[in-house]
Amino acid sequence: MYFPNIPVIPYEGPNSTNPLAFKFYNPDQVIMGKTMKEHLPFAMAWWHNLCAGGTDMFGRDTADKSFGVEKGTMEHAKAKVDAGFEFMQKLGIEYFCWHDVDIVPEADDIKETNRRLDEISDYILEKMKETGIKCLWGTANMFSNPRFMNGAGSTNFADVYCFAAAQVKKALDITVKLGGKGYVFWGGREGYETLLNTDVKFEQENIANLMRLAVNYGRSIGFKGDFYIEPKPKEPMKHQYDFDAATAIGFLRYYGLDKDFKMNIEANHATLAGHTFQHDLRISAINGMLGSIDANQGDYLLGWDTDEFPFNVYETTMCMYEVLKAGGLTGGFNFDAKNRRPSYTHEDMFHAFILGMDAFALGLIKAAKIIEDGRIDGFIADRYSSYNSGIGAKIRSGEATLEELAAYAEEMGAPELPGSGRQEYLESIVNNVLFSC
Ligand code: XUL
Ligand code: CO
Repeated sequence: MYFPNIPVIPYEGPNSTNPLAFKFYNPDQVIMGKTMKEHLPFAMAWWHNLCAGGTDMFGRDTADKSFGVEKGTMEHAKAKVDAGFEFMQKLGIEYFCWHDVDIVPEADDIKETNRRLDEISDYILEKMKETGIKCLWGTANMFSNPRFMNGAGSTNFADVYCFAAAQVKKALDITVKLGGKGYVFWGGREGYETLLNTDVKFEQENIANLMRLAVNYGRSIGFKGDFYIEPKPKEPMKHQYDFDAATAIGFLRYYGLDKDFKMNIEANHATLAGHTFQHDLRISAINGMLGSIDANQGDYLLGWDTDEFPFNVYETTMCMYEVLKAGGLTGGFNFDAKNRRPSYTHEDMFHAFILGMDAFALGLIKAAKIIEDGRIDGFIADRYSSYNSGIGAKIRSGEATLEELAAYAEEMGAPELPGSGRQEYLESIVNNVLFSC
């Protein structure tokens, strides 16, 4: 046992003060016809939870993630599997997500790295069978190694492109072996620092080509899940090509990849792009591309990706409002989040997940209430009601000509004002729903 002092985390309800209990996440509670567990397929991010020790630009690890053995060894890779499954079981988390280099130490020779990936995935598969825990998605880390300083699909150097292709191929093999529901492309360094040295069109064509090759190969080995783009506007690059959902969706459509790809929307990435989390979820949903979510939150006072555990119930509520309206996710809620550096104990890892799972459970409960309450949906329907009949209906049907609309306007004279947006009233409804029992 890696976490001997931590019990299986029970649900104790909102009045509990037990730090190791859920206050809102009650897996079997039914909300709008489905259990919380069905609404909220939570996943553990291997990299943050089992690998990251809190190193930042100014200091080394504070948290011990050695799990009792020497780091960088296959023994350590296996200890992480054991610790990770114990962790997920204690929290009732059903899924995990991984990069190739999270699950094994990368060797100098890719053939050896791949052999290690085969060995560890056999071991993970055994644990999956024992516990019923599943793989949500896999991905290849094509941004940490210095060879990827100019990107992977977007690199200027064809040999690096081939290396990236080899990593994608192997990560797809392992995703299929583990029965993963999805495969993610986060374009870590797919972007540029300066246009003075960059051929944007050339780079974007190459990225699309790498994605097309991945789709063709994935389908040929029986991968039936979704490919995802995880948009992010910047960091580590000054400008990243997958800036936000709208940009990534336009890219996928232009290159004919939209049938195989959906979005994996990360809260902190959306806010870095100058949007709300809800905005990027809505843009994905109306395009039929809301696939999965990287569940975290950023700090509005900082301009970078802080990957905090979600705590802001307004944001989780509006997220769950979008998810409920979209009929759920094909993917899940992956906590791409890390403890703050001074929260360095193993117990803190549990507190973080309890916080995040409770914040989403509360968001789900409140979002369902907003929908059931009906005042907001009713207001929106009414706001557009001038399109239900007469000239409005003709506009919506696409039958009206520009001449006809102009003639209508001339006859009418000046239109009345379009009606109050009632923003403050609507915001008070949200507070009313959030803070009444
Ligand atoms: C980085 C990020 C990644 C992706 C997977 O900002 O979010 O961890 O989720 O590569
Ligand atoms: Co992410």
